[in-house]
Amino acid sequence: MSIEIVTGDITRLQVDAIVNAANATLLGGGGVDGAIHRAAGPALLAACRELPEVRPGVRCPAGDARITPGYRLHARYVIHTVGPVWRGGSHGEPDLLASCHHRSMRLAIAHGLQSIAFPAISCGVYGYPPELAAPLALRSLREAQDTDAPLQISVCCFSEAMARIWRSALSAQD
Ligand code: AR6
Repeated sequence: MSIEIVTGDITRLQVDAIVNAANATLLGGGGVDGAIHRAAGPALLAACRELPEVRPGVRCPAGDARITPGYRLHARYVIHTVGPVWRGGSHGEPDLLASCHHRSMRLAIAHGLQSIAFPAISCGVYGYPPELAAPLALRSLREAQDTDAPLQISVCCFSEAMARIWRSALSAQD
């Protein structure tokens, strides 16, 4: 199963798609979302604006995903997903985080992509404890993997400390 943990800035990766940990408006924000919009350029925001709202102010509900071109990024596509805000763990957070990974993978497979990179969705300002997020995210990625044409999956951690948590979750599942 090809999942690797890398450390660095996801906007620099040469993969078919990078996943954005966005918010429901899809109109940008801080963290990895801000970095992706800065690197992709203003056409990304324009493309997000074009996506239909499912309710006022919501283009992508938590647990769901949308795809746009990558514009100035190396990546051809950005898959925008919205993670859960951590509220103690008993408000559906695990199911929503799993769904982010499943739906992002499904979009990548539907577009015939061969490689994809995920950030540590919800593990920043949304407050999901990374020790809980990492094993759940990795299990979801394995479940969603295309067995006939497996995608090359990277999880891109911004710090070495975060990467250690993900590597140890990965090796516990091997
Ligand atoms: N490359 C890879 N990882 C990054 C990068 C980068 N360039 N920059 C930050 N990270 P966060 P969330 C890491 O807060 O918790 C936004 O404002 C970061 O260190 O970006 O899902 C959205 O608009 C952390 O480990 O996403 C939403 O409002 C991880 O990416 C909200 O934040 C996720 O942190 C989403 O919160």
